[in-house]
Amino acid sequence: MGFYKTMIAGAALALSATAAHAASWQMATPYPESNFHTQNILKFVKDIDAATDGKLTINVHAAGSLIKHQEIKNAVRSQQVEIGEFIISNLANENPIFALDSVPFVAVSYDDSLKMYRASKPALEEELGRQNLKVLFSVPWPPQGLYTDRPIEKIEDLKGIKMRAYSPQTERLAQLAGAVPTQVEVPDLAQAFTTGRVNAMITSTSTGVNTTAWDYLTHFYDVAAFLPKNIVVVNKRVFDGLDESTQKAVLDAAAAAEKRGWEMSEADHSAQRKVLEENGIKVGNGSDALNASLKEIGKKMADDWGKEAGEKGAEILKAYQAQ
Ligand code: PCA
Repeated sequence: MGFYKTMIAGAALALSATAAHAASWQMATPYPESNFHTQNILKFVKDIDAATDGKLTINVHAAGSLIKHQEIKNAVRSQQVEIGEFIISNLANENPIFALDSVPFVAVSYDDSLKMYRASKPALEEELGRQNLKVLFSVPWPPQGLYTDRPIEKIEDLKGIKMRAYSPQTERLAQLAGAVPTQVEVPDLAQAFTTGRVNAMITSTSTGVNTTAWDYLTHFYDVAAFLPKNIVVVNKRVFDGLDESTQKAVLDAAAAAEKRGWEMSEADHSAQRKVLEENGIKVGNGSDALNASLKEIGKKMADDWGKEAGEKGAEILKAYQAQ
């Protein structure tokens, strides 16, 4: 081989070596770009880009634009996308561990939610690990409250109301409150309200603002029933295929994202509560009668969860209470 040919071959080899190590992942998330979860994810992606000198880039497809929320977990499993985010309670019918953070009134503060997360993390990792998914981080939504298009004084006022649900627990809660639940994902909320398919919902101040709740609804009762968590998972085989320093960059960025996300969630709750008020939503904590009835529903759901989750569930609750 002549000198120039060797040079060219050498350069091509160097190029392909870089190409082999550079990776580009697709990431599917269900919520809009304006949401704090997505903003946190965009920062996570930026941190990885910086730490790896662009060797690992992640393209975020928000608002269910690439994969619909219900499909995201399986899309990561089957490596249709490398990484994705979903709400844990979406999987509640698979295993009770996925329902725990959405049992009303078990953990209603950020402190208690963090304790619950710590107690349940090994089981979450184990169950998702079985499905070829590696947990990167998990961040809670602000406390879940009740939005309606009319004043609600007592639980009976919810009778027959069409209530939007996003998980088996929110569906059950609506049923036990005498309402009629309908499953609607966030990107479809505006249409569901406009067409009258629903006239109430249980969600956070964040999602209320992201979906301009004041266009359809009049009241927000900040009953703080539970703090459901999102989780970000990566396909295990894809992660294992990264070199050690890239793996470390991902894990470091994930740890930072988890810490930042919990802080963002809490700050978002109070900021967005004000935005709801500024836009004319009547914000309050709900009457004593309403709260008492909701707590009764929570008690029933907690009992049901305990039965379903059996010994393993009892152990997790014990670990939660012991902190
Ligand atoms: N927003 C998401 C999940 C919980 C929340 O606060 C939703 O409404 O679907």
